[in-house]
Amino acid sequence: MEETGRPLMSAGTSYEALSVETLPDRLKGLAALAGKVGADSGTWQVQEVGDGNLNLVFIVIGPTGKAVVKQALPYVRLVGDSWPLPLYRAFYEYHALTRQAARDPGSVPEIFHFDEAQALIVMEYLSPHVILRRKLIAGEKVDGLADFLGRFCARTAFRGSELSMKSGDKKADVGLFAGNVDIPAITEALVFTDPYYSAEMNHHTEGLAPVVDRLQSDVALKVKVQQALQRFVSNTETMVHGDLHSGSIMSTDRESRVIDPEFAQYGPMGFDIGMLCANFLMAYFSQPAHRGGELEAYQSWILDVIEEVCSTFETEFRHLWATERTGILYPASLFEDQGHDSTPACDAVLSGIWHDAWTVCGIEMHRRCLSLAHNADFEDIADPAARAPLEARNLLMGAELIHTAETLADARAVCALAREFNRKDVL
Ligand code: SR1
Ligand code: MG
Repeated sequence: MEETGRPLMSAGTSYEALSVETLPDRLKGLAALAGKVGADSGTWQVQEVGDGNLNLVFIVIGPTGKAVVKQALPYVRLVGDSWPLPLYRAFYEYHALTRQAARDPGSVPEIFHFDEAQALIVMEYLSPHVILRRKLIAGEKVDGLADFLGRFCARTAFRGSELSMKSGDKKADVGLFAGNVDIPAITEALVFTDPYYSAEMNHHTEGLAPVVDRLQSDVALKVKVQQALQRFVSNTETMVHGDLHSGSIMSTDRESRVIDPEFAQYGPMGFDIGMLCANFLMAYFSQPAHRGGELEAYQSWILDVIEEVCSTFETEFRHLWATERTGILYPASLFEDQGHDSTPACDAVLSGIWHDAWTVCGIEMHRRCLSLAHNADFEDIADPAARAPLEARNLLMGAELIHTAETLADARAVCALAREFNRKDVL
């Protein structure tokens, strides 16, 4: 380890990116992989299926099973080797997955092997799961989705904080994840900063310029976004997934898992649920270009999911507050043991979480249309003339959320706002 606590990925290690051709020979000695797919690497079929912005993802199919091999590249895949990116992100992804598995059992893929030098994780192949974003674009519903996601966000938020953890353990973990510098820096720039000025990598759909100008000249908005960034970089409340969008969730029609936590860091408890809700709202606003007759019903289902994710989060968080409050924060010795109800304290903590969540939600709605790494919900709309008005609704609702985050009643109010913006002809 370096002094920073960051894992050492230095000269002397022999990192080499895998390819479909080299994988069987290079990984044939790996018992964890051979145990899953079969020992004879000559029979393995390998496909590279990575469609994200950063990594290689291989599916290895053998006579006895399938497994996923995920390997970090030393640069941003989306951009190329002109943007180097440390391999150590695989180390944080591995540690984040183990913590998420402990804090919400069954919520993430099982890990079979981690190789730090090769920045490589061998993990469970999820089948017949597909990326949730693709299902939302295709108009498919997922049973139990909101319950699963609301519980995941509440459990990881609560159990990764000093509400639950021993203070020393929490500080040690904050120290460990503090080494993940370059990956959160992407979020600090692409999510919180670039959308609000003409950053080099920004691009937006033709026709959106009046809306973009309006957002970028709104000083009060920029102040609120910078305040949110300040909380994101300096508030280490819990270990956040850090990139919890619908491309980081895989679902069947009744079962879901969260994947891809390489952006994990200790940050505000409202961050993940805010980003998640933004991605459902973008799915909602993009639907008119993807659906025919079932448009209204499907859009309503998406809003129901948002409301239920948030109500499940609240219920689960309050349940954990009542049953697992074992950390230094709001101890029973100060409340229940004195005959004092701690509900007002829980209300206050939740109120802070929702303030952060709705602000992050608005910011994520902005960045996916304005800076690098747009999302397929809008990008798959081939005709810019059809895309721009839908993105404009999304952008203006994002601004409204950021401005009103502190006073928004609840997710129902947010969904009412979405219905209102969905009727607006903004352009
Ligand atoms: C350069 S990375 C761009 C985006 O891809 C990741 O999935 C994160 O969302 C990041 O912001
Ligand atoms: Mg990702």
